[in-house]
Amino acid sequence: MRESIRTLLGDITQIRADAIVNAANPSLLGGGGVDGAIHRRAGPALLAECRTLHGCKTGSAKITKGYSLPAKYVLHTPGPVWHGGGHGEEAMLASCYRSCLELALSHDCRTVAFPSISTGVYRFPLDRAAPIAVGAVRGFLASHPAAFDEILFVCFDEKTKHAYDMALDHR
Ligand code: AR6
Repeated sequence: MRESIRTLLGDITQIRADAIVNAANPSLLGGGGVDGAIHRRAGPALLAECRTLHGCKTGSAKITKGYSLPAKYVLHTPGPVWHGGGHGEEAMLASCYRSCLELALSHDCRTVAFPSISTGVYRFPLDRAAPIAVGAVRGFLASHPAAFDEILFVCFDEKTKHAYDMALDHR
């Protein structure tokens, strides 16, 4: 089956995917934004499991169960904080997407939903982040044909969805 990449306007905590991605911070101990929303919906057992992971490096990813979320797993990845673009931010952002897909693959996940990593509190410019996200996912799928059924970009607002739709339109 050929895998597909789609955008969706909505709340990632409602998505019934094999895995949803959390735009976390290196402590993996929760925060605001999508991280806060995921922890609220998953319940305190998620934080308890996160405490056993001893953090995660920027650009890497760690996996937990989804607990009360509709998703089976959560892939936690700390994105880069934007410091102007000269500190390896773009490479780290691409690495977040690849690390998550690598983990998803090793846990037999067929559907994975991503939020727009780093474009909130971490201030990564959306018009730069979207093509990096799409490019990293496309690159991974090209080297792992038929590994996934669907990859979703779950966008929390219209502006974000527009940026990802534009990035998907440009090959
Ligand atoms: N579903 C989908 N996307 C969402 C949701 C949701 N429920 N809530 C927010 N977004 P951010 P970052 C969007 O700030 O920039 C946390 O405190 C949001 O509109 O959540 O990677 C962590 O602990 C934006 O488009 O993540 C870290 O400290 C996107 O998700 C820090 O924030 C990312 O915004 C990470 O910052």
